[in-house]
Order: sequence, then structure tokens, then C-alpha cells
Amino acid sequence: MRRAVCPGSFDPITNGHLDIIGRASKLYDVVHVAVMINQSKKGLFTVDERIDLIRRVTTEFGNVQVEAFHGLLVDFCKQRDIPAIVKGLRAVSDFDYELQMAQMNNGLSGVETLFVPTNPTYSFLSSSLVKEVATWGGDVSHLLPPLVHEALTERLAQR
Ligand code: COD
Repeated sequence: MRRAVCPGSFDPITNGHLDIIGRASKLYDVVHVAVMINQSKKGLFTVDERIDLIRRVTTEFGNVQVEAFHGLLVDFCKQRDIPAIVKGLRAVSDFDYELQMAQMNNGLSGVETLFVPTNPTYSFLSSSLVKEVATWGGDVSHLLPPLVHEALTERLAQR
């Protein structure tokens, strides 16, 4: 069984994330989506809400499992016998930090990191930018799966 993990904060999942997860799901038998629990940073969505949104938008792929994790990503991989991390690369600015993490993770446990070039349509896209634009009333509906856009609109209206 070939396994890989797509890790991230996913606060919330965007079309950029979904594109990478979908492409990974064609390359591996099982793709684990690992949602990082960051106790020092309060997200717009709770980890459980993020997991629920990711599950609903990745059902169509048929081989994606979504879980929370805290601690080191290499430990998540070790516990589930996952030899590969799949990351999307948007720009050279992503590469510097991603390279450091990939080398650290490989040195810690031998896990490999595979970089998938972002779909150019989403090369500028991040969860933070989406939240900022939506907070000020900008239209982000083309950047998110419809049910995620709905959840974001509702959440911002409650604030
Ligand atoms: N196009 C393509 N890919 C994208 C896009 C896009 N528009 N947006 C995001 N991505 C991909 C990138 O690969 C990114 O890495 C991933 O999605 C997740 O993005 P975010 O923003 O949701 O999540 P981050 O960057 O906050 O996640 C960071 C991790 C959780 C992956 C990282 O901090 C980590 O591995 N932490 C665990 C602790 C650990 O092991 N630390 C030691 C590291 S050496």
C-alpha cells in the first residue's frame, strides 16, 4: 500500500490545497491529510471544523483520510508507516523554507518530501489571504470549494 501525507493548517482548505491533495490521490493508494494542532495560534475554524470541511470536499477522491496531529510530522509518518510527504510549491519564497523542512524531516527519520508545482491558477492563494479578503467583503468564492465558502461567510458574519 503506497501512502503519503499532505500536512497543513487548512484554516480553511482552499482550492490550492484541494488541487494538491487531488493530484497526490492519483499517485498514492492512500493520502493522509494531517491537520496540525497549533495550541499557540487560534484559528478561524477549530481543528474539528477544518477536518469536517476537508472530509466533505475530498470524499470524491475515494482514498483520502483526514486526521489531526500535534508534535512532529515525522512521528505522524512513523506511526502510520508513511514514507512520503507531498507539498505544493507556490513560489521560490515557499521553496526556501520547504527545503529546510524537507531536509530536517529526512535527516530525522528518512521520510522523503515530494514537491508538486502549484496549479498556476492558485499560485497566489493562501488561507490567510482568503480570510483577509473575505473579512473586508472581497469575493473569494472562486478560490474555495462552495461548501467551504459558505462556512467562511457564516463564520465571518458571526464576528
Ligand atoms: N497551491 C499549492 N499548494 C498549496 C497552496 C496553493 N495555493 N496553498 C497551500 N499549499 C500547500 C503547501 O504545500 C503547504 O505546505 C500546505 O499546502 C499547507 O498549507 P497551510 O498554509 O495550510 O499550512 P502550513 O504552511 O501552516 O503548514 C505547515 C506544516 C503543518 C506542514 C508544518 O509547520 C509542519 O510540518 N509542522 C509540524 C511540526 C514539525 O514537524 N516541525 C518540524 C518541521 S522540520
